[in-house]
Amino acid sequence: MNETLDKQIITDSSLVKELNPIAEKVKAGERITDEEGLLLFEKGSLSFLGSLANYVREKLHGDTTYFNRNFHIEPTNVCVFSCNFCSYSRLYAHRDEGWELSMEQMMDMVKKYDGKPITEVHIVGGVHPKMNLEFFAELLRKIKSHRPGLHIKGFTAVELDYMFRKAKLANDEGLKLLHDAGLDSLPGGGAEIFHPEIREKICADKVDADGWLKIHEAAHRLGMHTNATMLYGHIEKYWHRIDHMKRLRELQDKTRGFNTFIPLKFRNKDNDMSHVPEVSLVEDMKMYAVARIYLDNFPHMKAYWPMLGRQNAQLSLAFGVNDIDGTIDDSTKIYSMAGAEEQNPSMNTAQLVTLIQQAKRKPVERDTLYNVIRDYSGMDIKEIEMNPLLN
Ligand code: V47
Ligand code: SF4
Repeated sequence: MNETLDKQIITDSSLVKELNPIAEKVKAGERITDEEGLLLFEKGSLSFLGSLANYVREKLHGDTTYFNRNFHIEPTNVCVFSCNFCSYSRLYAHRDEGWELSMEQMMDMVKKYDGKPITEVHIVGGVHPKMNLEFFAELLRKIKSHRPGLHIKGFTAVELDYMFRKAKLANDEGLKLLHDAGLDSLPGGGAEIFHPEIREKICADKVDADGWLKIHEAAHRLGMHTNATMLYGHIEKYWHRIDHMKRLRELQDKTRGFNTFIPLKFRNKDNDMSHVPEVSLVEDMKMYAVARIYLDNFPHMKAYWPMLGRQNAQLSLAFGVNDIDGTIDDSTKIYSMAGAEEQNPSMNTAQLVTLIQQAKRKPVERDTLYNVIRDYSGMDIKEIEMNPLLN
């Protein structure tokens, strides 16, 4: 199989001469430089990038494509910050237009899944001035005491930075407190674009790049795994994307604590950046491919299907992606409010398996930390649909 791929890379008609050495490097398992990453964005054809990213993906994971069974809790969309790309948040003064879930309402959401084979809850929301560290520690304790086996992936570095500063705790103290209360890992949100030239224009008032990275580093030191995102396709240039990934690659060299990189496509409905056009599907696929090639120390690359749409997520499996997130169960509003095609994102196991099989990949259910729960290859879709333990 690798021989065929080799040929494909070398004889691809769109291959520009100066890109050949990059392909050779990648095939030799060598790391590419920032300049080479930039060249890929600027000059790489879709077919060239796809072949190379797919080579890396198959070397790491073969055809395996992961998904999980999860749901989200978004405690509030009231937020002290005003990110210009955000379609979701409401300022505290306008909180009557938003939502603020009580502890009881959030526990009811968890209890709704009693007896259902869900493995992860993803908790992320606005930064509410009155929902503090103790409130969330109590929520974590309550969830764990109700369902000890449920993995809690919660709170972006933006939410954590605010909570810890208010509680006058250092990052490691705050994280230890939440970890002891039941927090298992951190999602990758809040990273946006690290470079100050862009960050100051799109989300000036929240934690900066160093603050975001320090929180993830502290989490890694405590033995927690985390994800990383990048909000792309707005006013940033390619080199800002490389700068962003460079900072992540450097931290990963130090800690090895990141699991997954998730590029998030900017959606422009109903926000202060609505005048900025959204990028094309070709740009999306290039983004995944270059990320897969550049971030050689990240084990996984995720296409978050509620944001990208189902068919585009299928396509991304040929551009370096090996994970499409989970069932979601219509429990998040961040992307639907920003104009994503998926207005009520929800897929059952049979639908996720079908999606992956249609792309001729191997569907594997994972837990949050990529332990295999079940390999669905060869399983009949009808059998999955009929089995209550699998849906
Ligand atoms: O940080 C907000 C993004 C993120 C828009 O770790 C937008 O598994 C596009 O962190 N257009 C939060 N993106 C979501 C997040 C996440 C999502 C899925 C999986 C994981 C994971 C983490 O949502 C924010 C921001 O970058 N976002 N508004 C918008 N208009
Ligand atoms: Fe608040 Fe997050 Fe929206 Fe920024 S992206 S305004 S931090 S909810």
